Amino acid sequence: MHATAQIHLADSASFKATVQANHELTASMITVYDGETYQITATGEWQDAGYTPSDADGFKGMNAPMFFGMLLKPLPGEPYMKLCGKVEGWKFPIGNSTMVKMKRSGKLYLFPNDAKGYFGNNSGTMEVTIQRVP
Ligand SMILES: [Ca+2]
Repeated sequence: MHATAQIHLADSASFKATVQANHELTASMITVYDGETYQITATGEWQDAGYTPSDADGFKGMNAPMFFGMLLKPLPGEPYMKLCGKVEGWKFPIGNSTMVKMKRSGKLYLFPNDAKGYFGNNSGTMEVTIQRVP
């Protein structure tokens, strides 16, 4: 496997990662540990296919294809295109801003909550700031 430099943030330190809407999973470069708290905020706009663009809170509303694809989303109960995070199989919603206490140790990945296999028609990016909360 290709080795990448991982970063563990000191208290109050922050790091910016860019998440592409058409990537199923983006490595943030940050390693987190179980029990640590992070403030994660996102700015930007992205879009699923020809639907209305949204911020990191995701797409409001639902049409028929979206309804039938719901269970293909990594987090089926969260809106389409909501920014989410993943650490060692544990997935959590982020949206525009959230404070999260990590429940796993490992590499932090970021992704838009879209149906598996349907990321290719997404466009746009989010600038995500990850800050460790003491
Ligand atoms: Ca899509």
